[in-house]
Amino acid sequence: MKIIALSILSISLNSFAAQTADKPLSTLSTGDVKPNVMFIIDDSGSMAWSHMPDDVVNWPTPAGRVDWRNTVGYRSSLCNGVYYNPETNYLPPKNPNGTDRPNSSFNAAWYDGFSAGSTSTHDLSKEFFAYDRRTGYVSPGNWKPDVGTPGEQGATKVQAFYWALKSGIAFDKNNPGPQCSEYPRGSIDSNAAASTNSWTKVLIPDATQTAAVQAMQKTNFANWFSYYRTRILMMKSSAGAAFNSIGDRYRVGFSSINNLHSNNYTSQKFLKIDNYASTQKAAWYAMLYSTTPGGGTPLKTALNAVGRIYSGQESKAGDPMQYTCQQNFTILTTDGYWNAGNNAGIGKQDNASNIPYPMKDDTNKSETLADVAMYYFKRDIRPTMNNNVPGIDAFADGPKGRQLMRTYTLGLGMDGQLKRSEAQSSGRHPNHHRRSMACRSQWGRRLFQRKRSQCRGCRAI
Ligand SMILES: [Ca+2]
Ligand SMILES: [Ca+2]
Repeated sequence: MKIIALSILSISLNSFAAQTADKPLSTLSTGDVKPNVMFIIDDSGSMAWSHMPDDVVNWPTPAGRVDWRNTVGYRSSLCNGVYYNPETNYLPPKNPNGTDRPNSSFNAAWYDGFSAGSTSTHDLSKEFFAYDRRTGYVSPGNWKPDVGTPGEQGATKVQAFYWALKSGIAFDKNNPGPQCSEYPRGSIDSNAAASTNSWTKVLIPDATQTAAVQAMQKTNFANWFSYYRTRILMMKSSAGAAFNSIGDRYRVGFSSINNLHSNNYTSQKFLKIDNYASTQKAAWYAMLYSTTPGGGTPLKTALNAVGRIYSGQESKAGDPMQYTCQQNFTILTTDGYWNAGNNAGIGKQDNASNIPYPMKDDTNKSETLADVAMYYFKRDIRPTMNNNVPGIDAFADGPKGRQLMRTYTLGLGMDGQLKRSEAQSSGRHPNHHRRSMACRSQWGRRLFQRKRSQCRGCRAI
């Protein structure tokens, strides 16, 4: 996740740099037009979970599916994308001024490394747990094993550990179910050494290593526990790192999907886009690091709200556009598909014959997230402003140089329909990859999994 976040922001910032470099140098000193960037965080309830994707647990319940909370699966990063990965160096998060937050302590690791004033800590030499009531998608009828007291979050507490594949055993990533469903004799959570057909349990610290290595292992595990153990912790740490190196050459704002959905533009819940100098940066980090998961996933209405803000149609949120040639970007983060807020009123926006693949929606579904993004991309969102935005070509019915919103998305744990791995593994023709991606890019059909003859419509691409 961290790598993805950093790389996507890097792409965005590189494009900013390329655009500003096109302008005459004489205008850069005082009249530089800064790009607007609105960051939207997914603050839905599932962001509190310590597993990814959702299928790691038995929800929703497919027939015959094993709940990996009771097996090795929840406790290995190969099966659970959020779990501790010994190959990852878990850096402490950034402060807005560029300094690092303190490392977490193995013997007193914060339950939530971002919770100001929290005294809730755990001695990971004996009080570690893979998940608890809050992080394991636990509802009253779904909780297992429920062996602790509510004050201890209901989890079995043991020495820190992870499961590693035995030497010579390969992980079948295309069919992870059998291996991730393995479990040892006795309890999955115990301090005893244990193994299964594929896996060996590795304790932290590893007593066979030198003292120096053990110290590094403990710090790395403690940092993961306090700063990366759940989806929201991981998002805070990675977004905080990605937005640390940019400064007041940009104008940056902060919002969350549920507050945008509710039109909650109070100063505690919404940060207007402004120069990303020290004051704005401090406010941005304070809001990011204090985000609390809860509620649904109204992605479409959230993105629509930011589109309306850029269009000058949300008076309570202010108007971030200062110049007719200003560029507008939105970075939307999410851990899943929308499940609320299906009333954006956008309709069908991405089926016209002059919209190319992969943006074109052959199924012509109405009011998808892509329709919302396309609505604010293809049209002139400020009809009263002259169309002089540099680098904006005519597109669909939109004129060259029009004001628009560009949308970037950061998805946690979603496969979607554009799986590069599947597209690459299924053919030999040198152009097969491009063709198959084009087939799959016809939203909603999953043509790639059907007969190739059904894909003839995009053979010519
Ligand atoms: Ca559509
Ligand atoms: Ca215009």
